[in-house]
Amino acid sequence: MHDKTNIKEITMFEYAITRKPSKSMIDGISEAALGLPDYENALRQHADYIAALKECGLEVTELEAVEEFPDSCFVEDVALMTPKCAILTNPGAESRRGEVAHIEDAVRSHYGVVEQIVSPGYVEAGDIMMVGDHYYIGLSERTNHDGADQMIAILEKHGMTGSVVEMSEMLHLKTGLGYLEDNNLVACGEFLSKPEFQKYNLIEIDQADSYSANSVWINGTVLVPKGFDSTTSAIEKLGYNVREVDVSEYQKLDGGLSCLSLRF
Ligand code: CIR
Repeated sequence: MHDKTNIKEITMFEYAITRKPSKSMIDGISEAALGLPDYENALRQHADYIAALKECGLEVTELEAVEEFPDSCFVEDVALMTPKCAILTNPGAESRRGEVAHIEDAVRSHYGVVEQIVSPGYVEAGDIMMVGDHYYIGLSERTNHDGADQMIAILEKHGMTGSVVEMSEMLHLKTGLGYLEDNNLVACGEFLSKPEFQKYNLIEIDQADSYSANSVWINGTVLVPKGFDSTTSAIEKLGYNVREVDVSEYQKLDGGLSCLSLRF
């Protein structure tokens, strides 16, 4: 059971949950205009993503595909896993709301305390970035004020804190931000000038490479999407071990590296 009593400054992850992409993924929500994903290649990339999680020391629960929900491989959006409790979300995208029921058993198998965001509050956890015991919550088209307020109340009930981040340019908060621990924050676009992020060591990502701002720290290694050499070298220069992962088929659906797993 995942119920750590001491929140450390750096949370080491032990587990991940992923979901195999469905053949219906070609019907997933997308504004990327990069064409339809190739399912066979998406499966190969998913297998390599899982291999990368395992290389970082995680025990991975691999859930079966759910054809009814084209975006269901993007499990990050349907739950927030904290060291104290798990919170099932209520996605702002109506077509994704039913994904929550499909993740619930896997979440409950790891957590004794499971909370839930309810309508008219909406949250997709791609909008939530953890920094120690504080959680930044982006107010996007998928996460509204009511949902963020519910989330903050739940976090505070369990001894953590949350704050909202106004945003207007990106799908999710973590579309343009990735916290790498040790005060290092990868950021691009509108997030570079936000007052609340100025206390971090900002690693600026050019607009052309914005997809790689969604890089993921796991136990000292940073997963970076393949094909963004300047991001890889900037992160390596900070002393991290980098593992590149090709997720180009998911980029076609606006999905980044972090969206493909819950890590806790
Ligand atoms: C969606 O639009 O909901 C999916 N096609 C992509 C979700 C990406 N998730 C994330 O950034 N956390």
